[in-house]
Amino acid sequence: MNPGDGDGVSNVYDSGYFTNVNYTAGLIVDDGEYNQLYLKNNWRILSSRTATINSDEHRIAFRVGWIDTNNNGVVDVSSDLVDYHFMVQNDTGKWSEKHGQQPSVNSAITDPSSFSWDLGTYSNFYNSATVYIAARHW
Ligand SMILES: [Ca+2]
Repeated sequence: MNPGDGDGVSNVYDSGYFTNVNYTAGLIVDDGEYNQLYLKNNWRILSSRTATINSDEHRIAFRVGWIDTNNNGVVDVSSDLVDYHFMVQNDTGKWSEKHGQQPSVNSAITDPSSFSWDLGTYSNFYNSATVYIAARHW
């Protein structure tokens, strides 16, 4: 599952998917409309990391990253280095992240906006703005 897959149609090749974090965050909010077995609809973009949430919401943080590997000035999903990444706020108020299939790491992050969002050896690869989202759940 990638952001935007909720409706069964991939958006990975959309313009801006890996370069316009607000665009892709909007797709995540839309994803909250699907799979009502596990999720409640009406996900929303938060104004800040500390914006108030309700008891049925969790804060998640989201960024995108792109390295123009083939140096042609445009995003080539199949040949450039592109990815997105999430953090989730734990019940302690701290944040944690998880890379792909690996276990959760860095489980005591205070402020995702000032944290280095690394991908392997690429320091702060996910270098977009940080968008905070309230994810609603049962
Ligand atoms: Ca390229």
